[in-house]
Amino acid sequence: FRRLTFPVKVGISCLIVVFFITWHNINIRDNRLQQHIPATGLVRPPVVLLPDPHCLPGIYSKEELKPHLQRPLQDPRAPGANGKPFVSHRMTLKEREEILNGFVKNQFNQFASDRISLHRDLGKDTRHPDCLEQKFWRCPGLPTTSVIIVFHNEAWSTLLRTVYSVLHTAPAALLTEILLVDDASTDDHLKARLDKYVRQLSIVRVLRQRKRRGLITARLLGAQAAQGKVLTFLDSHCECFPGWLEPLLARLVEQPTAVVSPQIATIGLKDLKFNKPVPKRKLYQGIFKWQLKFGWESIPEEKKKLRKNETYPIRSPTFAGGLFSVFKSYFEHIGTYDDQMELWGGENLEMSFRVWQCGGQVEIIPCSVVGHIYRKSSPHTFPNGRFVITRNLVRLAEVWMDEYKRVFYRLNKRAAFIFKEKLFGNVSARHNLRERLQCRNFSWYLNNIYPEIYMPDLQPVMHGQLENTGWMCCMKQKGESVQQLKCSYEGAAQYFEYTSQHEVRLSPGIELCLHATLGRVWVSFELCRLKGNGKTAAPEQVWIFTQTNQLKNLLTGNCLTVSEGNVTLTACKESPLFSQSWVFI
Ligand code: UD2
Ligand code: MN
Repeated sequence: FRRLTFPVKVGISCLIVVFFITWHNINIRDNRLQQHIPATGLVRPPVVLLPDPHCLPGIYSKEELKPHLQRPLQDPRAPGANGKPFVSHRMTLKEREEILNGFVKNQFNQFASDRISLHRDLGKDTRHPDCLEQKFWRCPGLPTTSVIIVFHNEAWSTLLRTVYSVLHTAPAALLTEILLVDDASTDDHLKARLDKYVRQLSIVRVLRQRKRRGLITARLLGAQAAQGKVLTFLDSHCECFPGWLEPLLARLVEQPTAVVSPQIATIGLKDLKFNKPVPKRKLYQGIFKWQLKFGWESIPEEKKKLRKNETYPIRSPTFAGGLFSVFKSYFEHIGTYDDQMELWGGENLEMSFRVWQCGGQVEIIPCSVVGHIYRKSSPHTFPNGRFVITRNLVRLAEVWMDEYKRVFYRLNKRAAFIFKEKLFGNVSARHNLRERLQCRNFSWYLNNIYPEIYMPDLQPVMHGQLENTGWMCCMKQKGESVQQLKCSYEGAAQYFEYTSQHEVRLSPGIELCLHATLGRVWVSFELCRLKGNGKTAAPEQVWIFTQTNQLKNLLTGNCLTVSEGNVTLTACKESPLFSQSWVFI
């Protein structure tokens, strides 16, 4: 080395230093990746994250993650300060009228919202200690994001509070812009003032969808215009809890094929109280019911065990759909949204099934907390409402659910009609997408991603109303008990399926089975004991349909009988079978 000339020595030394820095960075990344749950399923990452050669090793400092806008000082006694509920004083008649109008317009208390600061603080960071200790590495670094908020006639105060809460919490270095996409609001105030108002906020822009087409196409408009690497969608009545953005972006860096949602905290629709995270709360995953309704369910024990600490993601079968982050390039790769879906509804399940079936993952990141005002019903007008929403659901069932779509059609007469009459539009582009991405089938999704699901019979042996041929009356579920009544169709309470496992199930969305108890004459409805694929039913819920049309219970050996106006369980008679003879009609 001594014999080399000075410039060569400097060159070699530089090379060694560069080598060590690169090695160090790769090591950090590898260690972090190893800590995480391995991804199951097909992973074809379309996003290649090239490590930034200029990034410094180590973790981001507080200064580097400084929010875009500093929150003005708060008066802790101000209405709703620190996320506290709005307390109303004695109201004048006029104020009462204002409250009522606010509810009619928004289905939440606009009166309260209008009196709470647009900049309100949410107080102390109450997340789990693991979240507070989480570090974010400079290499390969967190990506930038565009925040996209679609709205239709949103109240000024909730919309602007959503915008400010992003500006007050998202690190300036990571926040490219906020795009407000107006889905053809008719509210004059919004139309006249919003553009001008947000101009002072420099990184906020308003885009407009001329005709009301709904949140799905509005989000697509925003996604197309977005300049950030990551798209972050929010509803127009949200508030972000401190530190919400970094955990979402950090997870995307680790797993670029993930679609990540924050933990959604509720903001009270009457008093706008922000329900802060509590460290020891129950964890939930997003699920779906066979009527294609979204829901929450506490996560199964085995899944809990896979998470070593609170910073780990929760792999979720579905997501609520309003609040999430995804790489823009992955969003495009995986087929954005079905742009033929209209207005509202269904796009969240469509995206959940698609992402899982086509090799990605849907996750909830508990360290990221965003509040949302959940309301009981929608304040928006829906021209041809129910039809449009059901049509969206039929589109997703047709594309992603294979033979399982029939379960949905059995439960939803309108959907069955839309399917039969082919009123759901053309889905060939979506079928092509499924083909192109070589996505897995729905049965794989159920078995691997949501094995806890209540599994209905794909083709029940018999279904319909259960009629006692002797008394010409039909069985009906009433709460936990069983009634009999004339055979006039009364919807779900009178629709039964006789499964291949010999259960008499109420419509599969309700998950109740006809149940016998030893020593009791009364039959009841209880949760079906059979869950998951390939398991057998419990004898108290097994009913053998005999050749003489009796329904004989396996546990008690007794038969379903109509006696004195009730449905009971009595000893099986050989003949006559008058009160023990049943048929599905
Ligand atoms: C839930 C989701 C929402 C979406 C929807 C099903 C959460 C928190 N929210 O909505 O993101 O997945 O279920 O489609 O997960 N909007 C329009 N045009 C319309 C109707 C609504 O722009 O025609 C906007 C609306 O202003 C709001 C967003 O879309 O910002 C969601 O609508 P919502 O808040 O009325 O319904 P929500 O929260 O039940
Ligand atoms: Mn909402």
